[in-house]
Amino acid sequence: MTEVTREAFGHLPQEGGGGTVEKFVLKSDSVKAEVLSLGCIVTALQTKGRDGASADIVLGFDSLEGYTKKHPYFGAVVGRVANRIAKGRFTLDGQEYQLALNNGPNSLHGGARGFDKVLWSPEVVPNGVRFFRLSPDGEEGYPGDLKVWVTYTLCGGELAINYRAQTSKTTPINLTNHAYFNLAGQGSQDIYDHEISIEADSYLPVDDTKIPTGSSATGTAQPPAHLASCGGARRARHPPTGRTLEVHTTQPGLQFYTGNNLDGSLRGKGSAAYPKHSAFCLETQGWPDAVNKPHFPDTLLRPGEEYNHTTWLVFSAA
Ligand SMILES: *[C@@H]1O[C@H](CO)[C@@H](O)[C@H](O)[C@H]1NC(C)=O
Ligand SMILES: CC(=O)N[C@H]1CO[C@H](CO)[C@@H](O)[C@@H]1O
Repeated sequence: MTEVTREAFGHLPQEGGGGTVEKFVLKSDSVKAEVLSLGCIVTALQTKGRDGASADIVLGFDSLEGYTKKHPYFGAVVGRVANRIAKGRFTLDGQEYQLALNNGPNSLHGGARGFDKVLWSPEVVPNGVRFFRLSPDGEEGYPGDLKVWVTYTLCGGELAINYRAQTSKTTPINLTNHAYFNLAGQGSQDIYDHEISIEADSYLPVDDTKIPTGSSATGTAQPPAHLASCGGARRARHPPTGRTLEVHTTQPGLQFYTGNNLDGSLRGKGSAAYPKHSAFCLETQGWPDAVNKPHFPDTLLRPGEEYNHTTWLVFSAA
């Protein structure tokens, strides 16, 4: 049985539209997860090691203020389209769309004010919480009114994240959660003592601006490369504590990121500094820039269809 409680976490500044941010705490016998109604952000994830000791294994902040300033998407749901769209531009049904550019020449993670920066409407459900929001037609340049539901449910050591969406006009969509993990506990200085295994069918080489070149490759991936994982297992383990994370997903791709852009300048939970390589992300998603690569799996959602993806994070100690 999972216990779900809610409390006020803070108030958003008036200039950003204001509003109360709530925190939901999901607690099973082995895992405790904390999630905000701002950006569906996972602020804390306590899991047990071999010796039964709990540690918080995600990077984040102690208070709302940290999440309202610039930060690298700690724990947030990113959308409408996670990852980069080259030049923020695409053509659908003969019409050209220009998105907000917020990453050099490209659009990254939904644009200037993506799903990570907005308030969602929460509802407690059995074993978890569901967040809803209507992303209006034209938001950040994307077509169509998009209804989106993100549901977190916890059962024992398994945290499921389900993403659902419906649109009024054809739109690209691919949603993911951007949690930064360190299985030794957040605030640990690096992830060099972790073991990671990803059994992918192929990987996607990228150019200097981290846009896939359009080919896919097999063999050994040279960083930076986006991993396209279909069916295989993804597992991260921290041998000193035994803490293990396995990721399962209905999505066709996975991006493994090792926190290369963390630079120690942010003050995180408990005043921890987060230097380069102090965390990793396993972002399940469609393939990057799919909207401009006709031979990549399609990331379009059309009126009458339903987007419905689930990612399971399974925590254990081994
Ligand atoms: C979403 O898909 C899953 C199968 O992956 C299915 O069990 C579930 O009923 C679907 N949800 C909705 C609301 O259609
Ligand atoms: C609704 C939708 O089109 N979702 C897509 C997300 O991306 C993957 C791969 O790019 C597609 O297979 C999904 O259909």
